[in-house]
Amino acid sequence: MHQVLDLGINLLHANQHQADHNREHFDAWGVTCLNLMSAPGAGKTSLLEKTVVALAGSLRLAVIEGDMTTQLDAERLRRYGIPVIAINTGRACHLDAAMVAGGLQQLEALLDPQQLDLLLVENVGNLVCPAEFEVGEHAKVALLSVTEGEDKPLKYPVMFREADCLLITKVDLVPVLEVDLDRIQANIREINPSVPIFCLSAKTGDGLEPWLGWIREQILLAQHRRQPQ
Ligand SMILES: Nc1nc2c(ncn2[C@@H]2O[C@H](COP(=O)(O)OP(=O)(O)OP(=O)(O)O)[C@@H](O)[C@H]2O)c(=O)[nH]1
Ligand SMILES: [Mg+2]
Repeated sequence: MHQVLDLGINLLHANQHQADHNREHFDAWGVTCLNLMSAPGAGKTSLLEKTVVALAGSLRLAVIEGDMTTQLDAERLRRYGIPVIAINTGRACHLDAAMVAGGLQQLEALLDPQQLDLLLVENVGNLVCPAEFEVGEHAKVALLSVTEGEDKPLKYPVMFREADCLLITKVDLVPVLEVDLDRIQANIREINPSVPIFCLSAKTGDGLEPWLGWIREQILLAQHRRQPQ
């Protein structure tokens, strides 16, 4: 039992070391990195598509797509003419920092990363494991769609506790569902009282602007942190 525990702790420790190393690269390049996480199908890729369209005119961005086996999400995003690195995790249900380091090497072979402002990482669809494995991101973004049930923040607290930003997605579906948006928000607040929460729909575009504003704010914050004091 102790050995299993030790192995788990060592694994997380090694991952954290690599994640810190990745973040040093991001900071040296002047790139802000956001890690998007959610259960399968909550709308990560759909939101990234809308986000890329909205920001590509003013920011230089790239995407790392984490998927267990396919390139389907990567192909969806490549249609927008931005650099997209696909990482297949195989049997792993999350991206880890070493996988992202491999993705960064691929990115460097494509372009000079110092040309980028923003790197968006789509993690593997899973409401549990991705939250435990930092990849070097500056902020964690968790998505919860209105179809998943009000109780999910309470049942899967790690993701909601770790998140720096919480997106309640697919709000266009609220009128046809018996779902209580206020209850979802209250349950999120119980786990993470101060996290910013944005309600949005990638389908209709409702609520996208505050999310885009939050991204711009993260880029400014990261730039500020990098400035010599
Ligand atoms: N009604 C509605 N459907 C949406 C919205 N966003 C995504 N969807 C649908 O939800 C399904 C899953 O969306 P994806 O963007 O592929 O979700 P994902 O989180 O990237 O999925 P995985 O990568 O497999 O975890 C698709 O059928 C989308 O069309 C939304 O805002 N409103
Ligand atoms: Mg996806």
